[in-house]
Amino acid sequence: MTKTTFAKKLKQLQQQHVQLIRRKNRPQKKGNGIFDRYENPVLTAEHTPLTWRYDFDHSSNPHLMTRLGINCVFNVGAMEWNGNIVLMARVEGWDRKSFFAVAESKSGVDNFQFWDYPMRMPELEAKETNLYDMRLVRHEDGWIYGLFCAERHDDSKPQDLSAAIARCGVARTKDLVKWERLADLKTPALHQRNCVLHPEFVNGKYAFYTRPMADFAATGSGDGIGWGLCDDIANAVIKKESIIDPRFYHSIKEGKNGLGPVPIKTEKGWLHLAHGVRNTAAGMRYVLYVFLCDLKDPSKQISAPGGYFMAPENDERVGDVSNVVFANGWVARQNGDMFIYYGSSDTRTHVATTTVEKLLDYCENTPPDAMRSKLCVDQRCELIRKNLPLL
Ligand code: M1P
Repeated sequence: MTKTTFAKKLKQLQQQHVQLIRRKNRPQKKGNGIFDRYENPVLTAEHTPLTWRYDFDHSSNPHLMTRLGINCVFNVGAMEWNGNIVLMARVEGWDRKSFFAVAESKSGVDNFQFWDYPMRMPELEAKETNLYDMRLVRHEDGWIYGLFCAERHDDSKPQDLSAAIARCGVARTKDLVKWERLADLKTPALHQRNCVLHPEFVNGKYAFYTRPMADFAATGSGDGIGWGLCDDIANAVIKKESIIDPRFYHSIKEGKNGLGPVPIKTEKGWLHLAHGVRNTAAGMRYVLYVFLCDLKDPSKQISAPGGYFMAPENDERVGDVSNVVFANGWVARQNGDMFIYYGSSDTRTHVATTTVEKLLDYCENTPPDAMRSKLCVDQRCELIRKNLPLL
């Protein structure tokens, strides 16, 4: 490619990129009354800066090839940042390694722009192969914590190249740029993924939501979402975990479940978003569900609407790991507006909007899972009985 063509093509790429970043996003017309989905994903592989993917130097990249490709951008942590919303994205390269990067937007629904450089998380040891799914937590101790999965090969099974160990990595920062890596969380379980730090002290201690599992990913190898307290965040050890949100048979979380973002404090309780997984003939299906916990005792559930809150729809259903919605980031603005960020099929990131008021109504007035077909029909007939005279 001549230098002139190179310059022209590069300019085209840059223009297309700017167009994508500046694209307006609108709520989809058909809603469900609980939340609004949006027309476009907020982050995709194409949203990552061109400087991360191309070599702009004609002498070393005469064909203007992608040098370090990005495969997908999904499962983002989220928080408010100087009035804007920042997402801590899981960015995966063509080499299958995930890393973290911050993207920022004023509106929270469009125009997300990545900061110039991805985040450089200090390594605890060279064996750590893959980092992903960060929960951002603004703790009352004054730090911003990032909890994430730090995955490595399970060296006790040298013949099995897929054997892995999932640990909960812990790091903290004040500016989202410089991170202090703390010791990984230690719990009685071998595997920990989907851990979240509660934003307040509980009985003077740091409180963690955990997901103890005996296997790296297999359904049925854990009992549900756990809870435990610890004294020292720099060397967090949980000696005793109790299960606060168990799996149960023939439900949306029969196979496994895991907490999503940091809970939101409301006047009625701690609001939670989590994912539930069930096995199907076509593989695992990941959906999201919501529940509320007691303000004084955050380990106590006070309401749990039945069924899923969100399941993959339309284009969301297809991707690297199809039939998945997964969320580890949401933001509640001071005025009660809520932005829920969710990954679809381990490929891209979307937003859904609602309000704290609507979610509390959803929690308080949606019947719980009745557990049996007969009782589910009773529930529905009760609704119909109430509605018919109103027609
Ligand atoms: O592939 C679906 C999800 O699988 C894992 O979630 P869990 O630990 O609950 O099975 C994670 O790797 C998550 O990132 C991924 O979206």
